[in-house]
Amino acid sequence: MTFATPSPSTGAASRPAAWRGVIDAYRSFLPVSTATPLVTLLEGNTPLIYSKVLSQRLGEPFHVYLKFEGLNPTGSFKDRGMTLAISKAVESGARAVLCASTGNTSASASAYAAKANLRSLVLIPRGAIALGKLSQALIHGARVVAVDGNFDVCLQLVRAMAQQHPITLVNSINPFRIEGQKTCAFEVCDVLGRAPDFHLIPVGNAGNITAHWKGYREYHRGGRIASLPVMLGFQARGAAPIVSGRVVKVPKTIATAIRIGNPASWQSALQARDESGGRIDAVSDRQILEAYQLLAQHDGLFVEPASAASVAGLLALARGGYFRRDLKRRGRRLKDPALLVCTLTGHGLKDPERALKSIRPPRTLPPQIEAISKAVGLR
Ligand code: AN7
Repeated sequence: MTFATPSPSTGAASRPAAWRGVIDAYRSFLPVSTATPLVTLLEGNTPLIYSKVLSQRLGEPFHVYLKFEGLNPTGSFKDRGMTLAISKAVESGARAVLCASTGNTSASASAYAAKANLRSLVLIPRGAIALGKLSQALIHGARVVAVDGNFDVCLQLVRAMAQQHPITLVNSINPFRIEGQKTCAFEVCDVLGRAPDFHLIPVGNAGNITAHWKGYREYHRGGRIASLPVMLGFQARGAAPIVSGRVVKVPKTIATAIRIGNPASWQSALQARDESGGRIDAVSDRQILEAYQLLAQHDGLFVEPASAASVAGLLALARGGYFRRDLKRRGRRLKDPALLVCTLTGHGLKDPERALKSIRPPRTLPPQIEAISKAVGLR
C-alpha cells in the first residue's frame, strides 16, 4: 500500500503558486480594497480528507469528507475570520481589539493582534477554557481576564465595553469575522468541484454555520456551484438553546468551546437551517467523546471535543436513516454519490487534558525487555 507520493524537491516549474491566505485567495468575494492592509498568518487551504471509516458506516452512496480546520495557524477555524477582522481594524486606525471567548477566538485574536502590533484584551469564563487555548492567548501577549461567569456573561461585558471605549470588538458579531469564515465553504466547493449534499458543523455562538451558509449562497449566486447543501448543525445536549428554543442559563458540556447558552447568531443559524432544509440537533457528551475517539483511532485525526460534535451528529442521523430518507424525498437516485462534509473546527492539542482523561494512562515499568514485552502483549 502507498501512503504518499513523493514529490520532486527540485523542478520549480511544476510547483503551484504559494498560498497567501484567505483574503488573497478570495479577494473578489470579500469587503477589502487595495487600501486594506493585509494581516495574515497564511490561514485557510486546510485539507479536505476522505474518511473511509465514516463512508463505510453510512454505506453507498454516501462519501464522507472531513474539513480539518485544526490545521489553521492557531489551530482553529477562527483564523479565517480573524485575518479579515484584524486587517479591517488596522485599516480603520484601531489600536486595540477585544473579545469574549471560550478559548479559540482569544487564541486567534491575540496572535493576529500580535502580528498587527495591536493590543488585545480577552475575557474568558473562569476555569472553563482548555489549557492550550489559554496558553496561546497568554504567550501572544493578550491581557487576559478570567471572569467569574460563563461565556454569555463575558460576551455581554465586552459588548458594553466596546461601546464605552475606543476598542474594536472581534467576536463574530463583528461582520468581518463572518465574511472571512465563509471562505471555508468556498474551499470545500473548489476541491469537490461542486457543493456537497450535506454540510455538518458544530454550533456554539452560531457564527460559523451562518458564515458557511453565506459562503455557499454567494458561490451559488456567482455561478460557481449549481446546487446548495443541506446545513446540519449540532449543539451539545447540555448547551442546546437553539434546539430547545430557550436560552440556557447554565450551559453544561465537556466540549468547552461550545458551552454557550445564548448564541449571538441565533437568528441567522435558524435562517441557515430553514433556507437549506436542514436541522439543528443536540448530541450528548458521550456521543461527542465516541466520535472524538473514532476520529483519532480510525482516521488519524486529533480534534478537540467540540469539533467531534459534527461527526457525532453524522453518526446519530445515519443510525436514524435520515440521509437515505432525505435523498429519497428529494428524488435523488441512490446510486449517484452523495457527498457529506463535516467541519472539524479545532485541533486536539488545544485540550490535551481531555485526551488523557479519555484513555488509560501509560504503565510505568522497569527498563527490562521481558517485563515490557509481556505487559504490551508481545511474546
Ligand atoms: C472548536 O472561541 O465561541 O458556532 O469564543 O472553538 O461559530 O461559535 C468558539 C467556538 C466550534 C462553535 N468548534 O463555533 C470562542 C468560540 C470550536 C470552537 C465552535 C467553537 P460558532
